[in-house]
Amino acid sequence: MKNNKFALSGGDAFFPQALPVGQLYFPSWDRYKAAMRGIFERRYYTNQGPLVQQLEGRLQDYLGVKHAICITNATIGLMMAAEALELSGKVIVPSYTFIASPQSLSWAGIEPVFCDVDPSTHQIAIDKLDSLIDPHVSGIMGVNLWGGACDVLALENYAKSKNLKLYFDSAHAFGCVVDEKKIANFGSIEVFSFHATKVLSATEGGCICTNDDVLASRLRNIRSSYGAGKIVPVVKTSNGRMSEAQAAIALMSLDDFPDNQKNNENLFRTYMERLKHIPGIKLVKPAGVTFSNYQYVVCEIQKTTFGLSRDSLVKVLNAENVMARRYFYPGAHRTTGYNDSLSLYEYSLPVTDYLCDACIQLPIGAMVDTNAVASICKIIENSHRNADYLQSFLIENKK
Ligand code: T4K
Repeated sequence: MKNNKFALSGGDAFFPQALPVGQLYFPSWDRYKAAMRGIFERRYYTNQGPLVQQLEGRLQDYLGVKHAICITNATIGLMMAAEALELSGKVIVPSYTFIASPQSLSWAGIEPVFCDVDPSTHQIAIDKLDSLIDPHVSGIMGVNLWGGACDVLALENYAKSKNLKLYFDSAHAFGCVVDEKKIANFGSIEVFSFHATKVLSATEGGCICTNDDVLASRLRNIRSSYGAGKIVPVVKTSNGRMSEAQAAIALMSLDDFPDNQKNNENLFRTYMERLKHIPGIKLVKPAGVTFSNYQYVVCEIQKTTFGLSRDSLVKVLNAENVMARRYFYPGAHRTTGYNDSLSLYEYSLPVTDYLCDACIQLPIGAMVDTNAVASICKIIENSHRNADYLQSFLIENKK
């Protein structure tokens, strides 16, 4: 969008380089080199090396949790959690999440039972749980979304009253605080992602947190014999180890977390300020936390008021090199793996279906600054003002 011409209709893209949606933390080359030199000097790449051990200690201190067990990514962490918790039959999980949440259950031979989410917070709808419970349900997986949290305390009480196991996919929630307690300390287990797009990055990676010694021993033995600590019998083992190179990046990312969090918060507030006057776009604020990592910017597009659908706005922004995307899309219950049970959920997850059609994720993190955010908001405002023109352009050109 240069000289008032949208890139979609032949103008030049506003941004010369693509602005991605994730955190994408890169330490300085000198720091990276020094960390890698240490690994070369020690001649030790992986298998619970000194950097992984250091990272586990620092995470435990930072999160105030008894056990932080580093892993190669959160997907395998969720699979390990299902095994360690000895879940069986069915587990309730929101459908409005990344596909790894329910897929980790499928890998463990457990049927996911999809729950709807709360329309204002996007977190699991606790008032819908009763209708999903049957004698085969053995647990609940809460998903802490968007740098916010489910109502974790209410979920703990609920799970206790129904004698169900409770654990959390906290891939989005590193550093977030509920009632002066860091996320990591709720339910039996919490799993974080340290993927490159997350606020704490190991490039790929994650950690599993628990305050339960027995579960921690089981998890360490499931992860691998390296770092297993006390040997306890487990039926399934895996390779969920984190490498030294992953841990080296994560340690630098942890050092820089306060700065990155502040930067994200500042960018988020800029979005809030600049988007609040534009009709039909609602920025979702992190729910249920007193401190957020602000690692995601997610907005609902109300098509009739904004003038364009979410999908059309994604096309307009992508042409300007703003790599906004649909998030999450489709709902997990509409993905190939769960086709067989779609009839159960076709009409029972109205909020999830609405959000999958309405939500857009916008860039935040290390690759954007406040000027870029202000320009993205300007493009969105211009898209609203020129919605009729853009819509007919998209139709005529079958885009
Ligand atoms: N639970 C939840 C709720 C999750 O959101 C996730 C993962 C998980 C569990 C599982 O965690 P992990 O097993 O991944 O640890 C991304 C991430 O791979 C994934 O971590 C994340 N959530 C998911 C929602 O998004 P992709 O495949 O859609 O990312 P991608 O490649 O499209 O990257 C996003 C943008 O960043 C693109 O514009 C490209 C750009 N990019 C990406 C990378 C990796 C770069 O410019 N450089 C890079 O190095 O999944």
